[in-house]
Amino acid sequence: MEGSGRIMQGAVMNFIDGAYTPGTSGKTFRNISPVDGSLVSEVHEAGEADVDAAVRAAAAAMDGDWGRMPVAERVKMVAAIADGITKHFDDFLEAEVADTGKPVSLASHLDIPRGAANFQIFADTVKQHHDEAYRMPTPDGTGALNYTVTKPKGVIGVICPWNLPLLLMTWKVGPAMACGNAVVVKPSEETPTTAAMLGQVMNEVGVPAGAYNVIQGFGPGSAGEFLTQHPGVDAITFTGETATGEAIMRNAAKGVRGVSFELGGKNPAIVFADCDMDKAIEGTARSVFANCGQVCLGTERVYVQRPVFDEFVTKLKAAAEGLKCGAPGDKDTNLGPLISVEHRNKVLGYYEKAREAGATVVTGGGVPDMGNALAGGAWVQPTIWTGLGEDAAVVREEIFGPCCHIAPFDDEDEVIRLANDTPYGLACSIWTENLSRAHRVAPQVEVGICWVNSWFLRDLRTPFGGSKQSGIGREGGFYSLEFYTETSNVCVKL
Ligand code: NAD
Ligand code: 6OD
Repeated sequence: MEGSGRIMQGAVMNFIDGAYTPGTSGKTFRNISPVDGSLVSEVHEAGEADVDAAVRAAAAAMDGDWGRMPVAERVKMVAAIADGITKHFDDFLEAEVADTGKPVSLASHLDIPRGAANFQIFADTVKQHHDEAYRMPTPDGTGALNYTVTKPKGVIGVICPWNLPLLLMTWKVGPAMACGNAVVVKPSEETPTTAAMLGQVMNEVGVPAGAYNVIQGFGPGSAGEFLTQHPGVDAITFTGETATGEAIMRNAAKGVRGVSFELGGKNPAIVFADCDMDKAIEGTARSVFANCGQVCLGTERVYVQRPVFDEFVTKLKAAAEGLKCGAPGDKDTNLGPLISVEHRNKVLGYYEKAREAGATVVTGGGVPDMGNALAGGAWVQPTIWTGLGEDAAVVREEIFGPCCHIAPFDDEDEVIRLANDTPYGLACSIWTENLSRAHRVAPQVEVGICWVNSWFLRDLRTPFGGSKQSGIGREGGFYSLEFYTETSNVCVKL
């Protein structure tokens, strides 16, 4: 992708005020392939002055052409960004796969199409939005007219994780820009490229300079912290770990800035004896192992009703053992590596803890032999445990790897209690052919999203977010407008 900063310079850049820049810190960091440990690119880290420049550019865009652009023109431009991603589909795909190591088959069906859809859907949503009007009686009989005015919030700080980099970044940038805000994006240090490449698309479609900025770097003592501390940022939207959310919230408190958080999870799947077993196995295999278990919505706790427990364990084991780890471009590959060797060490630490706690290792538990060419990658075996109590670390803590614990249960009340016995509350999947049961159980599970006989089936107009320690706020469709706009009321005495 010519001009993306990545290809022209051979390194990943910051994108500030419509231009690629190495920034002023003089520092670079290495973007390492999780597939084989090779160097993907050098990345220019933004210093505090660069973050300041990005925030100032965003504020200037709000005062300039971007802030003044009529809504009809703006939503057309946001829809054109979707087309721009599609036009450069192969470049985005190549970059996302290089940064994450995920299979091409996954990124081409999920990450990149959703990256485009996130602009189209919010262009449509904002087009459909209308303000409200209320007539009210007054004691003198003349009455008054109230009407709402919806305005962008201003400069939005967008801090993103590495697991679905373009998808999760655009899920926030799409609505933020459709609502007329300017953004400063801090992609994960593990996956810096597609956010940078999007800068070129912004320029190609004519987005005014400063409306979209990208700063590269880490969290504490680096671009992430500089951004959340910057007083010119009006609101912060973040996806990542719950502990990081706590740190960001402390910074957001200064100046009483709003936050929208999508955080960690320890998601249950509930498999009733009256499920369609083939569907339950196919869906649970995806929810546990897709993206090598690095999906916030992924299942790490499976509760199976006792009469079908043994059958389910046997069949999920077969599904896990049927997965093929391999290079992202191989057409048979359906399991990539973890994001980094550092993350693999964390996941393997949990594999060890499960063994120490006396788990039965149904399958996996270690590192696959990938041969010499891929030996430097962050490969790990898909893993299933049974036999642990609910207090075991692997049953309580988010692992973010391709693994789950399966436990039996006897009745509805018991499984609802087990599912809810966690500080998290992001997602759940229920597998049953009894619709009354599904409708009875689903609302009782304390999560932001509960699927019945499916997983990760997304209508982007629906509210998305976590309850308890899995998040603050809801995004999606008109729910996103609540965070990305400020609504004021004008009251006119007639
Ligand atoms: P992370 O919290 O380590 O990092 C996320 C981002 O925050 C990165 O860009 C990082 O550089 C930045 N960051 C870290 N410390 C910071 C600080 N003090 N100030 C400002 N920025 C900081 O998360 P991760 O490891 O990239 O992603 C995995 C986690 O994200 C998992 O816990 C997963 O559940 C969660 N996640 C949640 C959702 C959701 O929708 N709820 C989606 C994806 C991932
Ligand atoms: O589909 C989405 O909009 C979304 N936010 C998915 C999150 C996945 C987490 O890894």
